[in-house]
Amino acid sequence: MNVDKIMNDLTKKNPGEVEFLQAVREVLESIVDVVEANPQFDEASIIERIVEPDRVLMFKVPWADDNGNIHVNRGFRIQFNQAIGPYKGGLRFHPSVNLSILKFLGFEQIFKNSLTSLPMGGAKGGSDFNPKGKSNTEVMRFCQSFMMELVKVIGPETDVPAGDIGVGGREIGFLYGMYKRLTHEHTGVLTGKGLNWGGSLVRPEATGYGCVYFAKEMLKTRNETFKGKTVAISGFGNVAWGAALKAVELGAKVVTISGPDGYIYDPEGISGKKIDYMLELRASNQDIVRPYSYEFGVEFHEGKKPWEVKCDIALPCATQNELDGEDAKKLIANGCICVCEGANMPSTPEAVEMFIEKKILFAPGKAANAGGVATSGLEMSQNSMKLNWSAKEVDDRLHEIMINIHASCVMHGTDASGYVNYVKGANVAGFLKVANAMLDLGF
Ligand code: NDP
Ligand code: 2IT
Repeated sequence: MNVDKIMNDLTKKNPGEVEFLQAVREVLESIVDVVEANPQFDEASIIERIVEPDRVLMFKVPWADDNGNIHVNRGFRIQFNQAIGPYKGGLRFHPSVNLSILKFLGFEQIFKNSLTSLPMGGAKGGSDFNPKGKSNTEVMRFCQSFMMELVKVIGPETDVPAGDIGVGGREIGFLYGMYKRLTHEHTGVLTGKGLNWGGSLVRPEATGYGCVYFAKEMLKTRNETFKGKTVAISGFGNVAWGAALKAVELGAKVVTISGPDGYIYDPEGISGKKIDYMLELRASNQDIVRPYSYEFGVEFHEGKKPWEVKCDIALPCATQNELDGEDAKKLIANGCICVCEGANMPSTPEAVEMFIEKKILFAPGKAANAGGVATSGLEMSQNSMKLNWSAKEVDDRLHEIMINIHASCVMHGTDASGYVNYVKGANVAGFLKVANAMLDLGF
């Protein structure tokens, strides 16, 4: 398999789609051996087929603000691959959203969903709408207008969206409400729903919990645990929150959280009441990081990233390409032993290369943050059965899924020296299942 040739062709076809091309290259580079050992994939042009989305929907989303002014945003749904199940993946509302970012996320989702062992294909969607600073009624009108178009392509057995950056319980509620009005159906068409209207216990915490469960498995391979470890976390959204809760529960000290404008360092540790305080701010749509520094008297490091802090474990939980080569150097120099990605593709290729070269424990998002979508899958199961599982039942299943994903990475990613390359392991394990299904189905 000639990765450079495939990438050249793909670059010509998708000019300027930097994030999408970055995500594809990473996967292709790690599956070269497996593709060469299985000529049936090349013979059937599986690579050329897997990098092309099944369908890309782009639509206009007009909405009125509280003053009666009309705005127009752009909506998307990328239905990337349905070989192993209905399309499944989140919706992102953020001003930076564009086709490249959603295609990278949709492509990653194929392999992530495959790793969960649940029957889910890969998709992603969203809009360049910014929910920040908008009133509830503005967000509601936007979501309703967005669903007017999205309803045409989703369904509980065809495509099941969920949340991502900027899309949490409130947005899912408004989207689902409109879906129900339009279809007269009460089905599990969206996940991340509220508990009173079809949601699953533990879904809000699931991505962060799953990330920590995965890191726990990695640490175990070196006879280490979270107990007494110092943890640096970026972001303070849905994923960072769950990761902080679970890391603290396992006896670690979380010393940072961050926003796009900087981070706070709390040497005493962020836990208990401090986490509750941040949740209150989040619920009322306020900034979290800077107010935290005033409330608890710690320094806000303006324009800086948390990776300069001395830590044993780093959990990047904010956004793509937020941890670059310089950051990786600092983490390694400060003795960090484990980097486990809660966000999607937060480490740049240069950073990933350094982590692997130094043989530290490094897990890519598509393995480490799969607990979110896995629990979405569990929400779909509960919706289909019209039954609700207890928090313990969902959490136990989530934990087991993360242990199994870790085992798949070890199986496919261990090199001759015994080092586990989790990037390779995750990509190979995720790819094999989908590629074989594509062959079987003639996709
Ligand atoms: P949220 O919207 O809940 O939170 C995003 C957080 O990241 C916010 O605290 C935001 O701060 C912060 N942030 C945004 N940009 C930057 C930046 N450049 N530097 C530092 N912080 C930043 O999103 P999620 O927690 O849901 O998503 C976070 C990541 O996890 C994304 O990569 C997402 O794709 C991924 N993910 C999410 C899953 C889920 O179930 N929600 C599942 C798997 C992966 P602010 O609000 O101030 O902008
Ligand atoms: O990136 C992700 O895996 C998510 N945003 C969650 C997707 C989902 O369908 O739960």
